[in-house]
Amino acid sequence: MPQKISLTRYLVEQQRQDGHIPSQLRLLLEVVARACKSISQAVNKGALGGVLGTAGSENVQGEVQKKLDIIANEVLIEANEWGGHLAAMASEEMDNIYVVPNRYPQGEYLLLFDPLDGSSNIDVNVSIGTIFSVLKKPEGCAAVEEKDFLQAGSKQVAAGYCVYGPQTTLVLTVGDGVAMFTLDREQGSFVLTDENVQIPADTQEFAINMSNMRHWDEPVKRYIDECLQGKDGPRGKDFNMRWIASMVADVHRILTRGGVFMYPWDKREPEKAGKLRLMYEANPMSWLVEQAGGAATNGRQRILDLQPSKLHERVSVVLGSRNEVERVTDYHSGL
Ligand code: AHM
Ligand code: MG
Repeated sequence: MPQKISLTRYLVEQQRQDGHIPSQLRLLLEVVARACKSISQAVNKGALGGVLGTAGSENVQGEVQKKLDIIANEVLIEANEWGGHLAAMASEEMDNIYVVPNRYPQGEYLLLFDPLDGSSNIDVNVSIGTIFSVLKKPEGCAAVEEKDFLQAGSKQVAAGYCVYGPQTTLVLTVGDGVAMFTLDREQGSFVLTDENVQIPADTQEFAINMSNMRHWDEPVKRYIDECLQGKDGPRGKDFNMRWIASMVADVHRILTRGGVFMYPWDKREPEKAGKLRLMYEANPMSWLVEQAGGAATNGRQRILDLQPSKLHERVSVVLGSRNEVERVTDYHSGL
């Protein structure tokens, strides 16, 4: 029987090969994985653990916070603040950055996360997840400020997510392809279950919230309209649609069997570039998708090339199977 490879062993071996994971980064990833295990436990308890429902507060984006949004945020902060691997953290659920307190040693890395993505699914027992992105603290930076986080996605040194669904699966890249680890609850450890994940370049499956169709821009309407015409239309094939309302679960499906995911700008709030956040949702997911041979744009530019101007910046997102993402991007250029 083939030997099981734990996340710890995978990271140690990655560190040995070319030394491309420094030890602080390895520790950081292990700590994030441990925090995801705790979050998974809380998610699994559901009503029995009293974790469902709203917390009665709002985050900086004006969204109502669920109890699990806050629990997951606290778990990630508490797990990561004392190990000496981090200088500061930023989260969808915190207005400002969280600098590691003076009583702990400061490390070289910055961690960003959406502690519980797809919050509207929590109470209805549908897949949700945690998304994370790791950056290096800029050279010569003594006291970390928000501006030190404002680095393009191409500067990420690690990115991943953990999906809490029928299985709990951690998906990771350190810039050397994408690996997937399934939580073995009996052993309490993540076990490598897929490596060198590849997204097929073509697909017949799209994910978008169709109820917003009347608010979209012309290029997005054109793309979806052509898909809907199926084999009688210009695409000459039938398409299938999926929308889980949890980016983690939608991206997980795309990494597993291909597809295209879109949350485009729309006319409901024209001053916002989109719904999803650049730094802790779009950037880590875009890097994972690119590392698996897919593509990610905001309809015009590669997401990983965008220079963020603020921590909670929003962005329009088109990602997944390369040929479909290129088609949507071409439609935005008027091709
Ligand atoms: P959240 O981080 O507050 O959960 O919001 C992000 C989520 C994404 O996971 C998902 O793709 C999208 O919002 C769903 O939005 P909608 O409810 O408009 O379909
Ligand atoms: Mg989110």
